[in-house]
Amino acid sequence: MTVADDAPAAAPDFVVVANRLPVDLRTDRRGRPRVRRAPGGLVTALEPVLRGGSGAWVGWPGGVDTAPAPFVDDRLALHPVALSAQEVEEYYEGFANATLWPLFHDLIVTPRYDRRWWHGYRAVNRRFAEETAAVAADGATVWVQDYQLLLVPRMLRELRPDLTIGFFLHIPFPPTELFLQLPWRREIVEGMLGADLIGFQLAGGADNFLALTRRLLGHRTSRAAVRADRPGTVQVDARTACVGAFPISIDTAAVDRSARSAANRRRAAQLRADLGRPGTLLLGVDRLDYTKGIDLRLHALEELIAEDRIDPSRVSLLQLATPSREQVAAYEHQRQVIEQQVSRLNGRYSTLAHPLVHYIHRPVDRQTLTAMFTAADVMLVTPLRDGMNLVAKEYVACRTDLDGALVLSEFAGAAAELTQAYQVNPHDLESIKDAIEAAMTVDAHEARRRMSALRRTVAGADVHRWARSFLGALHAPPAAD
Ligand code: ADQ
Repeated sequence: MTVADDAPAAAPDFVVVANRLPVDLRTDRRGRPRVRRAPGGLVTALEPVLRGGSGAWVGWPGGVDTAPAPFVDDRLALHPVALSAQEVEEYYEGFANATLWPLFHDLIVTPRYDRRWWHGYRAVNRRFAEETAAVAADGATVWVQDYQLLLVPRMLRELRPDLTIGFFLHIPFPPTELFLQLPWRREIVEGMLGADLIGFQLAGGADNFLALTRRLLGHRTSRAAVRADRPGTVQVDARTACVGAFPISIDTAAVDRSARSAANRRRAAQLRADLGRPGTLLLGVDRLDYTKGIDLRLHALEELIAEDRIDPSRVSLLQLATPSREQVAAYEHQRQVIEQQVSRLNGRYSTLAHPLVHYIHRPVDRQTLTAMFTAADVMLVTPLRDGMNLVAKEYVACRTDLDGALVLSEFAGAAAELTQAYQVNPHDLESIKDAIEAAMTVDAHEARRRMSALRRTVAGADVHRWARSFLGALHAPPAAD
């Protein structure tokens, strides 16, 4: 569609606010801006709510200095927030991805505390809040997403006290001792507390947040630890904010359906043939991020081969690493590390007929990804820290024949639910090596037993349930302690 071809009708009674709009912005051959809906997990989850009444989405369309006017696409009103080059640098690459991201992922790299970035972050959060305040209907529900927008709930409440405001953090929330490093810690926590419900992936993150509000702000909180079915509360002046755990998931039925299709079966078989029919196909699918532990699994593979526990002529590793945050220095460094490891492994062990590691540094489409999940014998998910990790759940949802094995880091949120995976401590290389070896040599009966259990878990808790349970809790009155 072309931009701005019809204006939003009634003011929306449900508004999602996220760093990115669910669109790709492109220019056509005549230089006119074009948008294409880019459905991700969040859009799919919220589709029924967004379409049920009148829905809107506020977010950055990507790019610099260019944002189309608000427009309606398939009954969803999209409200672009434009960012200048300087704002992208300070708010997005700087404060969000070089301060908050490493701080919230347990300091895997050292966060940088830069006042200029902080000012940029605050200014952009204000712009998001103002845009949202301008579009939401009287008494609307607003759902703010993730670490890029931690200040928005409070800013929005000050502008529009009539709104019901939810906030969900997709990444881990760190323990108090780490969080307290942040020079702007009070503003950040007060910003989040502007929401009526603050949601985390795991109960541990919710408990960290409650402990922090007590220690830093002296707020009264519920005493009991948060459980999935029992949110905690924080007393913020006369208001009670709820704090809960809502583990995100995938559209399990849709993934299962596309994995079962005959076309996908053909693609998966073709993929194995193209790879030279390896005895075992290992797979890694990640954004190229230092939290994901891509380097750790390559290291584990190298040692397993050196110790003669894996025969390199019978194994292939297919590693996708989508380019991500390439302007941030730590990402460039991680890329160099990984690419050196891949070259070393291939230099040492590949033959002309059989490359050991297939490394793809670009995004691939959903169809291809589904075929890869279907074709792989062992899925490697080894992050040092991850809020949830949807790749682990997508792999399980694709194993409709109950085969395949999942190696999963204990430090991924998904490990709390996917207890039948081969779980590893990613800080312990021997544990990764042992798990890969066990997953490669498991007998068919045991593999099916584990995969059946994993599939029951992923089938029972999909992304629709996640959205329903968050929005249900947002509209439920806080329970007494
Ligand atoms: P991410 O850190 O991006 O998400 P993840 O949950 O694994 O991590 O989601 C990545 C998504 O991108 C998956 O749907 C995956 O299939 C897709 N993807 C990855 N590599 C790809 C490639 N090369 N080509 C195409 N698609 C690719 C953040 C948090 C997570 C949390 C999610 C959702 O860091 O912990 O699970 O949000 O809350």
